[in-house]
Amino acid sequence: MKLFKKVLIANRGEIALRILRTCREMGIKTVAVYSTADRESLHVRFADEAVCIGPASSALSYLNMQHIMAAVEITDADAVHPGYGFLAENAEFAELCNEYGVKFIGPTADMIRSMGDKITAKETMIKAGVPVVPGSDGLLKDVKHGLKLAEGIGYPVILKATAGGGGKGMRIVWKPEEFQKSWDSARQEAGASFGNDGIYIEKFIEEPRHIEIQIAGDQHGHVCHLSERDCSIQRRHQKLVEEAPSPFLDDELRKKMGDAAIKAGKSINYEGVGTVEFLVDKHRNFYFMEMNTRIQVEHTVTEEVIDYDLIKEQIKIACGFEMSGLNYYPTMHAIECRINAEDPYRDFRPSPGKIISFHSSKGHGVRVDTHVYAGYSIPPYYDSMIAKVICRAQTREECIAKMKRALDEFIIEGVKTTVPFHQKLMRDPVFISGDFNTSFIDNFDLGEEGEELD
Ligand code: MV4
Repeated sequence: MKLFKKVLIANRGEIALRILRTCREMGIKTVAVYSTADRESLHVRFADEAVCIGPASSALSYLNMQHIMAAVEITDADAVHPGYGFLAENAEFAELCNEYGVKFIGPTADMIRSMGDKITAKETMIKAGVPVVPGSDGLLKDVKHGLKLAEGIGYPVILKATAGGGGKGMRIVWKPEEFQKSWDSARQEAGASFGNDGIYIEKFIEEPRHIEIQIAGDQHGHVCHLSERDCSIQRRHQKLVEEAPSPFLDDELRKKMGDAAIKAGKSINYEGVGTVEFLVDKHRNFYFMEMNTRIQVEHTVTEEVIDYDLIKEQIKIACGFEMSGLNYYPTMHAIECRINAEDPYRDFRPSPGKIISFHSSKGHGVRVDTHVYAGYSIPPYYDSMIAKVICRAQTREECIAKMKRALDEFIIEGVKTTVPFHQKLMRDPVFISGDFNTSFIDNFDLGEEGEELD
C-alpha cells in the first residue's frame, strides 16, 4: 500500500490535532491551514507547514474552498482531510479536490449528495431494506396533502426539511388544528436555513433513543460495522455525552442494527468511515434517521472500546487499502463528555476568552483530546467545544466512577465550562440507571452553582 506523502488538514481545533497526530505516526507530512484568529493554535505549531487562509470569519477562511485549494497547490499536498463540520460533507468541495487531483479523505461527491438530501436518503434505505419511520414517500405537495397523510399515519407527526438535519426546519404536530401553522413555520425556516423549503412528514416517535452505528467501507466493496454509540444525551440537538456500548442494546439488537447499517453502506457502495443514525423506540424498533458521511466528534468513543484508530483507517481506505470486512464488537465501556466553553447555569451561553490556568485530568483509562492550554484565548467565532474527556473501563459502572474522578480533577480557569454539568450528570440516578432517552436533558436539574458534590 502506498501512503500519501502530505496531507492538508482543512480544519481547526482538537480534530486538526487529532488528524495531525495520526499522520505523524504514519510518517505522512502535514499541512495546517488557519484563520488569523487561530494564529496561536497548536495545530499550526505542530504541523510541518502552515498556511493562513483568511480572516477570523469561517465563511472567509475554513469554508473558503478557493483559499484552501490555493494552500493545496502551494504546499503540493496529495490529500485533504476535512475533519468534521466546515467542508466535511460538502459535495462540491469533494469534487473540487478531484479536479485538482488531490484525494479528498472521505466518500465521493455522489455519496455525500445521496445522503445530504434526506428524502433521497430515505428512498435509498427503503430500497436497501433498512427500516425507516412510516411517512410520506417524497415531498409534501401542499398543506392538504400533508393533512391527508397525517390522518393516515396518526398523530403526533413530525414535519422535516429534506435539506435539514440537526433539528432545523423540524416541527412536531400534535393535532390537525396545528398543522397549517407548523407547516408555514417549517417551510419558512427550511427556506431561510437551506435555500430549499421541501418538507416531508413522518410519524413522530416519542421519547426515542439516538443510537448510531459506526461503519467503514473500502474501495473494494467491503463494508463492516464497528458497533454503536448511544448519543441520547443531547440538548437542543447538540450532543453532550456519548457512550459505547449503549446500555439499551443487547447482542441481538446490536447485530440487527449492525446488519441494517451495513446494508445502508452497501446500497451506496460507501467508501470511508461513516455513521448511520437510528431512532430506537421503547419497544426496541429501530428506524433509519440519517447518515453522516464524515468522521464525527464522538468517533473517539468507538476507538476506545474496540482499540482502533479511526483516522488511520480513513487514511488507509483513501489510499486504497483493502479491509478484512469483519465487524468489531466492544470489549470495554467508554463514555465521552464534551467540555464546552459555555455557562451551563446561564442557558449554556458561550463563554469565550482567555484560559488562565488549565490542568487536564490524567491517569489510567482517561483520554483528553484538546487543542487548548493555559494562556490560550478561545476565539468567539467558532464552536465552543474546548476538550473531550473520554474514559474507558471494564464496566459502565467503573467507567462512570472514572469519569467522576476525571471531571473532579479538571482545572479550567478564566472561562465558564460545562464541567459542572457533567459532574452533576455523572451523579444522576437516571443517567446511572442507563434508562434515558433524547428528552432526558429537557428535565434535567443542574442544581445550584457552586454546590458541593459528594
Ligand atoms: C425524529 C424524532 C421523532 N420521530 N423523527 C432530531 C434531529 C433530526 N436529525 C431528527 N430528529 C428527530 N427526528 C421522528 N420521526 C425525534 C427527533 C429528535 C431527536 C433525535 C435524536 C436526538 C435528539 C432528538 C431531540 C429531539 C428530536
